[in-house]
Amino acid sequence: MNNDLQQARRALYQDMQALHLSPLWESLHTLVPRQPTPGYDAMLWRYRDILPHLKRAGEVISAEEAVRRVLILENPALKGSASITRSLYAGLQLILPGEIAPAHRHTQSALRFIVEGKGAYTAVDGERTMMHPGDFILTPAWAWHDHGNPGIDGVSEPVVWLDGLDIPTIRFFSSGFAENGDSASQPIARPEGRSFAAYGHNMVPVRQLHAGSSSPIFNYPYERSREALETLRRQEEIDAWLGVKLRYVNPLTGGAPMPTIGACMQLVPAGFRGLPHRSTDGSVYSVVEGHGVAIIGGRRFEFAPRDTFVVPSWSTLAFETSEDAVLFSFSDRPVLQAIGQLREEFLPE
Ligand code: GTQ
Repeated sequence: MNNDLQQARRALYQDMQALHLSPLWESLHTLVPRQPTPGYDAMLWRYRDILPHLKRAGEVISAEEAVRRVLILENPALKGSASITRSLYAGLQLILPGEIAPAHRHTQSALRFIVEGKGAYTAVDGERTMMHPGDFILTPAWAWHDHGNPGIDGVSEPVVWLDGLDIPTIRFFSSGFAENGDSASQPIARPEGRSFAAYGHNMVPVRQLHAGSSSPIFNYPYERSREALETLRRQEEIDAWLGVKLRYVNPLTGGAPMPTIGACMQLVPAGFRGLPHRSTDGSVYSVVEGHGVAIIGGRRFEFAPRDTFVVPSWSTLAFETSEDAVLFSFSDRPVLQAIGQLREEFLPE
């Protein structure tokens, strides 16, 4: 290109700036990439590295003062955004014996995946559920929720869980609202276990059907998920990419438990040498049981129980294990599905 033309273009861009105009042709290839360029990193957080910091947080601030005592798992490429992927937030929350994280509600949807400890509960819209490691708990958009750790069966110990929220998605849509409850613990309106009895057994009430866009089950107990995976691994051929993988469903729709967040539990058997797969939903994994390796975009991440890792959109993922591993994961899959943006590939090697 000759110099005059180059100068004329630069002058044009310069003069356009004052009018808040910019030339598409300079950025078209990045605006409309040939394939996803996630712009955030694959990353693994080791629980054993995090735990000392979480304990220190427990010494320097109470749950009451913090409202939520959480260490945010922030993607290194998305610094300052409190995001683990572009659409999702994740953090590890600690609640010590006797503490209460006060009642509030917000338009962000949240999940809790219990990592360690017992004796704590979450209350959602008038019903409490005790949390056990591996339980998958929902606090749907605009549902009142508070957490407490009164202990159970004479056991009184710190409880840690992984929070997954659609905070960046709601920020993107500028549709966030929140309010605080009148009391720290919300009044209890229904006995514990009511939701699971009504919706958790492949049956639903004939009358008084739950209304709303999220699942009426708000605790999917680990015991049940683990048992299902164990039975299937004994009875079925193991999927060469995924091992045995099940998706959590809203029993009223068969769809995802919440409109913006999907979740799965999978068993990757000992000695697995999995094939790579990729999909356009960026996923966050929490290791429940077992050691192994997640190969993300060709990089090897060794995982241990209670570790968290993130797999960016369209990055390949393959598993290798030395012992049985059980992995929980969540992603923005239902959003991608709803807007026709979900693609996945199961690669031959
Ligand atoms: O427990 O309600 O990690 O509102 C971030 C925001 C947890 C919660 C988080 C929240 C919560």
